[in-house]
Amino acid sequence: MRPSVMGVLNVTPDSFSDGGRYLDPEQAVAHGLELAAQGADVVDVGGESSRPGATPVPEAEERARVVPVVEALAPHVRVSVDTVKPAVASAALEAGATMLNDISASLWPIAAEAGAGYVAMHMQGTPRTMQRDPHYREVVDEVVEFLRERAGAASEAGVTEVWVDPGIGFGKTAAHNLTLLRHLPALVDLGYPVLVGTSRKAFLGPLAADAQGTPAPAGERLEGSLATAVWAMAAGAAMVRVHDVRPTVEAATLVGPARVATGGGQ
Ligand code: HH2
Repeated sequence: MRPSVMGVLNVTPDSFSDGGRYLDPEQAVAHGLELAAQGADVVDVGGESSRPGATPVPEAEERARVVPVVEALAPHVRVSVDTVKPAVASAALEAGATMLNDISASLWPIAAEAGAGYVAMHMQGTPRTMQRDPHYREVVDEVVEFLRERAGAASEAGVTEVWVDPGIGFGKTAAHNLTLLRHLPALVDLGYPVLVGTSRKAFLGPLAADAQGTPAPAGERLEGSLATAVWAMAAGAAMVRVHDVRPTVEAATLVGPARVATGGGQ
């Protein structure tokens, strides 16, 4: 079986890669259906950017962005909601989302109450400040211990589908991100399915710099996104969160049987 692919759908004006493209609900729904047609197993709908330095969105506005899109997509594909606001999470789960993608790793009671799947992601700080000076005593241990605790609390609260995510780029330097990828099996060993999101993220820019050393912009990071998605899947990630669904599904189809053959992953 291949690892799952979560397609990113940002209904925002300011997301770092697709901001402003799907703020119109009709365009957002059309793109979500397109992601599903390309093979996305889950479409992750978000109404507030979490890019470094992003400003928070008022609750009513985030809800108005997300709920109609969730409602329209839910009959066609599994939908997750990417939010840190309890009221938005509850409204989206009521509108048909069956997974709560929580970058604050604190909303599990809402997932438990709704009988939904739950993603606990690690972040150091908040989106506004997280990239100012990320530092760790030992990044892998700290991320693994944090997720052990949060995922354990979610399970104890009655969530039956708990995912953990190292939060690539969330209060982490490029070196932290690469170290976490290199040590992903330590996270897989926790026993929860692992989700990884590297797609188009800033740390990939310098790795794909041009001859003058100019980092690749967000729209030109497909190779790095695919390479790191394959790396994560081969190391045991059960799902990757990506903007470029079709090529990632193809990669997942290739990696899947290899993982079984080498005994990696769930
Ligand atoms: N990354 C982003 C947002 N949500 N959720 C999980 N579980 N894991 C991630 O790595 C993750 C996430 C950031 O990417 P994107 O949604 O494309 O951008 P923005 O936050 O600017 O909307």
